Amino acid sequence: MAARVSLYLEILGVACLLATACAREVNQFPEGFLLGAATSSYQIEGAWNEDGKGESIWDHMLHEHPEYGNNGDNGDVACDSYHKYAEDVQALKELGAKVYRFSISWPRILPNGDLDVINQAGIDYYNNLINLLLENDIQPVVTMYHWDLPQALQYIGGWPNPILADYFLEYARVLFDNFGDRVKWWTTFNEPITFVRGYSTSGGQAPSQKARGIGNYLATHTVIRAHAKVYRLYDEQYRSTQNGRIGITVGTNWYEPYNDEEENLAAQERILQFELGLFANPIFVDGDYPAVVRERVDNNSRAEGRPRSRLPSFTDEEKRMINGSADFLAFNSYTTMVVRSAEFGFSPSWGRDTGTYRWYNLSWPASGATWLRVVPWGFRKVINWVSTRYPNYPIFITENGYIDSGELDDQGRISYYGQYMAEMLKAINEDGANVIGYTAWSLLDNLEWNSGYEVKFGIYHVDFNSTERTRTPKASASFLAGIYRNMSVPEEYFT
Ligand code: PNW
Repeated sequence: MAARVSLYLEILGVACLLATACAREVNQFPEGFLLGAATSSYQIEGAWNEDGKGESIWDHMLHEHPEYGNNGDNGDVACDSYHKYAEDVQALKELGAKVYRFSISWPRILPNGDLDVINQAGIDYYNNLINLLLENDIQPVVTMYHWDLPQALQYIGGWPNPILADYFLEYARVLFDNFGDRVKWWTTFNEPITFVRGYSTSGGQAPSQKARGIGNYLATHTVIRAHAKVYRLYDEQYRSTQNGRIGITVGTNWYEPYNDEEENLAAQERILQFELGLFANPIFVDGDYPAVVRERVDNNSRAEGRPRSRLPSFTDEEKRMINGSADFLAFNSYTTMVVRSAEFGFSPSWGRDTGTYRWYNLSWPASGATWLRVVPWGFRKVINWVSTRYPNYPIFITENGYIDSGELDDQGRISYYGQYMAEMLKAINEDGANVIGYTAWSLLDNLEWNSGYEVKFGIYHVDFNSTERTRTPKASASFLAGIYRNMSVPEEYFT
């Protein structure tokens, strides 16, 4: 095997004269690479109405509509991390994590969404967590918004209302003022392509508002403006004293074309632009939506007899504000699907606008869920797509992980992480992708949104039948701890 690894180096011969990547073997992480694990507030904290926390759209939806969840599961208690965060930090320490990616619950800080009430108990909670992380040499990577909007802001329409960008800006200022002295890694939003669906479909994402093909684009438009405003605020008022970095977490599957016919290759490009480029192109390329997205939504809107496009337009001033509004690109990816060209789906809808039909190749290895096929080579391809489309930005992989039914000896998860991290390392060391960090999803078994507690992503088991919510490391936790300690992935995953 060692021979195999040095062969890679020889093949790279010429490039090695130029690239520092070649100073290490393909299975080694670059020096300073940030390895860790990820969670989000609603999925782990519980304490949904304690110490002054306001209601979020997920609290509201799963209380009003338990049928949108699984077996009535909701985040009322979850992993009880609001009380047990010290155990989470202990788990991270055992893991040898250098970073912990978690999110701040907006309604725990601002119960009504605005500056009317600033909840000191919520600020104390995150201060305690951040301080304990730093005492253990773990750097916080903080998501400002992982889907738990204050319900009070949903009453005024939520993200489709453009004023939300200003409410988000005011919330961000509270975060910088209270935590920015110690938090050096910020991302504004987690996977907006997923949460804007809350304005196009019912029964899934909160707030379950079915304005299909309309609400999702209005929400998209506000979210991009909100992100850019927060970036500019940081630049103008905080960067010089706080010296942090700020980005946005975007996500996509990889899409493999059904065959290499021209129309299916074009469909592959379209779906990636609709799923990832919708957010990434304005921020990381030129301040505006991808041309193919603009053209298709405009054309469909016209064909539907509408007086305006369902996708709003940015002003020139907004484009300037949005263009380049990030220090790094945070990226989530789990799996690969197949895509072909088709006019498919409800009219109007995002799906129809994409002009694609997408499916799971059931011959690819399964995890504990149909949607999550184990396709490690797709991970390398999607990392390379991101790194060539948005070449000026370091990439931080903020989510990647595997579903099973909760066994402690989780060999399927070990195999997934081994293979996916090996493909990521090939992208870094052989293809030259500038990936700077990786946080595994997830530190803990937690509330998998509409799928409840049945779906398990954790490298730590959580006993949801016990009020203690006891954390127990799975086999994958010690597997990752070995990788994190050695800063390398075992060579057997490179065969
Ligand atoms: C992410 N897809 O969502 C979220 O950020 C996490 O909160 C969540 O628990 C995790 O992935 C696992 O599902 C996803 O369409 C949404 O492939 C959509 C997809 C993947 C992940």
